Amino acid sequence: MTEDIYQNFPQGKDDRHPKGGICHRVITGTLGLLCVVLLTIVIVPAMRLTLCASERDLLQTNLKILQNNVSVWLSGLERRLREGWMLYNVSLYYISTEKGSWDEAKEDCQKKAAHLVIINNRNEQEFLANKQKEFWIGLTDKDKEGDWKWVDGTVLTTQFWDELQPTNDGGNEHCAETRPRAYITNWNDVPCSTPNIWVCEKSNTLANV
Ligand SMILES: [Ca+2]
Ligand SMILES: [Ca+2]
Ligand SMILES: [Ca+2]
Repeated sequence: MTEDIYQNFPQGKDDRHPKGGICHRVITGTLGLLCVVLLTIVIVPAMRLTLCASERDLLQTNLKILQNNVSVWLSGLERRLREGWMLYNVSLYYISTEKGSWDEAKEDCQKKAAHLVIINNRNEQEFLANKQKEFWIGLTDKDKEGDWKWVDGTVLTTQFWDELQPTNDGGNEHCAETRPRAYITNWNDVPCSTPNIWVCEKSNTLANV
């Protein structure tokens, strides 16, 4: 006779391994915990690595663009310096070798993708005054007597007129030039048709070199 060892247990479909048993819950809980651990130590770092890789690629692309721009800018700057342009602060300057009227000077600068020099501050004035030359600057009162404006249309604020200037002699002095002086205030107004050399200016940027 075989003894039914389960005879004292309640009879059911599978009463030896009840669904809600402790074992089942422990296994399920452990598996859940393992999933969380796996997610934490494997998947999240992997996602971070993917993000880092894409950020690294973007940085490398931007770095290449930057290196290329610097290279283009440097070669352009070298070419301008060979052509006779001078670099000072944020601008390039070109002193013409020929003479012409103020309008001819303005036109020549435009052909060079530049403009007749606009003197924005004392440092720039000192730099130009040290050249000790008589040349056109981009300042005129042609449109309205006494209303001096730069070639870009901005109103004159910081001024470096020579003593007693501007005089508007003969009612015909509407363009400004520099004079060779030992001091910084060296501007003078003269007739715009006066033959003079001139100074062109352009920004020392990638777009301009
Ligand atoms: Ca300037
Ligand atoms: Ca005038
Ligand atoms: Ca004058």
